[in-house]
Amino acid sequence: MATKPVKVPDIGESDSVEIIEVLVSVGDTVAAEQSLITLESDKATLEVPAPEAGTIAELKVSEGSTVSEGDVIAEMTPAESDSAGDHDAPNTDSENAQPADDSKSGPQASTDNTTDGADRDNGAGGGGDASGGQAPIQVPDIGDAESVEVIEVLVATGDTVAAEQPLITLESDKATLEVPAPTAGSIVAMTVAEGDTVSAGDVIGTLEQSSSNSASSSQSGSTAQTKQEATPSQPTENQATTDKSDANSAQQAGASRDMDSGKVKAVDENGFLAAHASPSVRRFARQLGADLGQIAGSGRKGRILQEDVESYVKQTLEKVQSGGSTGVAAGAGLPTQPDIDFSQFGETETTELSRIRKISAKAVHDNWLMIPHVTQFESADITDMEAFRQANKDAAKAEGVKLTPLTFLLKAAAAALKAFPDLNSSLTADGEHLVHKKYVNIAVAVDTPNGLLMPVIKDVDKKGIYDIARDLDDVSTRARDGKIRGDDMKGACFSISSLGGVGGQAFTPIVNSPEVGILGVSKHSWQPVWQNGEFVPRLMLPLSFSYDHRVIDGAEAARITNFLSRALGDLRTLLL
Ligand code: CAO
Repeated sequence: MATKPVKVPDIGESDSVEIIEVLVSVGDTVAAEQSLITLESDKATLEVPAPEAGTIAELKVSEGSTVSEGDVIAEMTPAESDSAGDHDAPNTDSENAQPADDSKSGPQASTDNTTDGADRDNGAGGGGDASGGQAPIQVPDIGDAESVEVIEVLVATGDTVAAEQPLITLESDKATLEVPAPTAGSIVAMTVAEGDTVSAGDVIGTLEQSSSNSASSSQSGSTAQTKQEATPSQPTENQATTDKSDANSAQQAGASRDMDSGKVKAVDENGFLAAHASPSVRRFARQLGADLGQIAGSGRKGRILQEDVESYVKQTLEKVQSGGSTGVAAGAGLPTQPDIDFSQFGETETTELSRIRKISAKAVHDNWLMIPHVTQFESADITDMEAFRQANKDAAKAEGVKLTPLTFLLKAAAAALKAFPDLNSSLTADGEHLVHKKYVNIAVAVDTPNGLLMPVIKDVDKKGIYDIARDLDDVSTRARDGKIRGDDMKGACFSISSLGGVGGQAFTPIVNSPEVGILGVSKHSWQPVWQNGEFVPRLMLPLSFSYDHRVIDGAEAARITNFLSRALGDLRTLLL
């Protein structure tokens, strides 16, 4: 079957426009009106649609090349069944290929002021007065200027707008396009409403131009008349693209699919509305990496609005935050662990992670991604505490109790959880409430041969130092011996990770969701501390308190570490 050329239609600005995206490949079956390429000039982003249903026989352009009105971008073989009596017949090759008749393109010439803007102030710029002032906003040359419906009014009286910001969206039977603000300013009035029809040159409102932009706007050609943000090429009802993601979404949206070729078939009689969005919304989605094909449109005829893209992105993030990530490969475009053949660099041996390590790896990864962490560092003067501990160590031992610094830290942390109720809380899944707990259970990080375990010591606030020490000894011994039960690791309000017995000066522990804080403890050391006009040796304990910044503010965090420092510095304060 003979092929037909697909030409760049009247785009209201026909000079060398760059192709930023080629949306189809040779062999693709396309629907009538389906976007084939995206063009972007300094004034507009627009898409060139297929004039009719068919198959792409040859592509004559690629990304980066430039085209003008009338240039042939592809050859396509019309779909046999569509060749006669095609309901899209009006939108034929000749119609798209031919720039609309010259009477229509007249306004285009008068509004294309990129290069000679100074001459063009007869348009919306209201004279392009460099000192600002009010100016009517006119519909620019839209390449097809006859009675196009206003489907959306995007601004209201009093709104401040940036130059080029879309003001209204128009939709004809062949295009969706936006009329942008000619310059920055504020909207004095909008004189059109949804459902009205407009043509090129019609006044749609009045803009109070901000004086600061006048100079630049006149220099750039009084963008007022011609900022043809969007395009006369976007199809109305069948705004589908054939990139892979859109093809997938088309399938999900129920679009008919050619099972043999796996490609989206020609126009779906039921009205295939996949990726029906205006150019600025498409660009917005592209900037965020959002797949338009996955987004349900809430606008007229299922058109995707900017709010739809925003709520889709929000929902996707929430999914990740609520544990949607899996192992090393989290969703939403997060990087995955690369698969590297290290044997190319030298000898290697691969061993499997222990079950505990696999579980804790996923947990720390999820928490790291989900929680906005901040770590507050502090040190506590534990000279007196350590003297007290040493003085009571043997007596404790006689009663079968191992009195370590961690025992006192648990007691101090329990007091902090009582003094700062938000520290003993969890965020609800919707992120809008805090659940405050009336009990005080604290998890302790225990280093075991198989990996990290977090057994929980219950009701720390109600127990004395000896009981806490016994519980700590019990759970840490069972954790190391592999005898810990699932129940022993549930219900924590807060965690402590002590590396004091190992070493180091500070670290940034990861909060264990749904807890909102974790105290890291490093190795104490003797430090010269300035007291009463002289340096005295004091035993200083480094504290690293990580917290969920959604729940705890920085000042609160500093108050919490001050509290801990004071409590450990003078254990008597815990009695208050
Ligand atoms: N500074 C200096 N010495 C300290 C100290 C500190 N902050 N904390 C403990 N020590 C000392 C103890 O006093 C003890 O010495 P003595 O026997 O002379 O009293 C010695 O270090 C060993 O203590 P311990 O480890 O037996 O007991 P603990 O209560 O301090 O800790 C436990 C118990 C289970 C927390 C610990 O054994 C452990 O597993 N720590 C590792 C935690 C971990 O891996 N955290 C990282 C998690 S994130 O990957």
